[in-house]
Amino acid sequence: MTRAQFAKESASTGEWKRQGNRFTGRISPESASVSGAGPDEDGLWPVEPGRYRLVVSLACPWAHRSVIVRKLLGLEDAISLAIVDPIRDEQGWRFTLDPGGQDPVLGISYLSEAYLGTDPEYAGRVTVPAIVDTVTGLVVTNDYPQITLDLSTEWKAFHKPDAPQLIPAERAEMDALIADIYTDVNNGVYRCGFATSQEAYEQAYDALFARLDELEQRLADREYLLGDTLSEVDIRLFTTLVRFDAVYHGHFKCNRVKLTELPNLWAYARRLYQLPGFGETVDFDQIKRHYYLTHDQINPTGIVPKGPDPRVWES
Ligand SMILES: N[C@@H](CCC(=O)N[C@@H](CS)C(=O)NCC(=O)O)C(=O)O
Repeated sequence: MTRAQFAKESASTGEWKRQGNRFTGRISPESASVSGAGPDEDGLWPVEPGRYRLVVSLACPWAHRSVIVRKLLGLEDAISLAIVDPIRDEQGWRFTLDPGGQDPVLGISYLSEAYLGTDPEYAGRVTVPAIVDTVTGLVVTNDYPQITLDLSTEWKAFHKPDAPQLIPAERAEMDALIADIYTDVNNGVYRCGFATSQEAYEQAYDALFARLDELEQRLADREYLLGDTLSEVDIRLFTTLVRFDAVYHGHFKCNRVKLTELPNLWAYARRLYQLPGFGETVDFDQIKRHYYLTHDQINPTGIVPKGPDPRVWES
């Protein structure tokens, strides 16, 4: 028996190394394909409102980003949403929240059906978020960082009139922050939780809290990470922060302090939570049940903690 939650992604040093994203198709107005057709020679699918389905788990921080961005940009009518059960069984993500246990649009019971229908040899983890083409049933992309960027840049024609500009014209500062936050915070909590050696865990823990300390300082005199304006990087940080005390602090042993003990980050996270698109897309029940009931190497009893009280987010 292995002690690793995901043995294929655990290095001999005990470090957790996340798998790459298998499907990297993009939907773009630059596509040379006509409506209804597949990708062009460059792998670009045509932009078509109503054609693509975004498959998410409300528990998943990577998927949660895309739920928030889709809502902020007003893309709900252009790209439909499928929500999987927060608990996977041995066949993975299931559509058991839908009548008859099938996604009503894709007609499948498991997300793995779309993955294997696209690549019968696929042997990695079947992950959310994924965008699936409703015409062919093929997975266009599970490339979560690109998915949200493309909702901003490639779907502009379908944004609501007052949609925020989530990607600044000058991107260097945001991209550098995104990279640091990904390594130390977004993925850092997983590197703590899935480490299988003391050393790997402590390295991830130290990097995580050093970065949170830095962000705490950064937010001393600004409303958002880049200053006065909400941007993509705020959404990326938010989806980790909102899960921090509920799951990462206990389940992933990220427990130097709780989010509520970092005053600037806590005020910032609550400020975001109370904006349209943020708090309304947070489901603490699904978040807690997913983490505590899915990682049975980490939480073999499957006990889901009662706390913390989510009402603190409303204050
Ligand atoms: N696509 C990325 C990130 C997305 C991701 O990890 N999603 C999680 C949920 S938060 C998932 O779908 N996990 C499925 C599994 O572990 O089998 C990956 O391959 O690691």
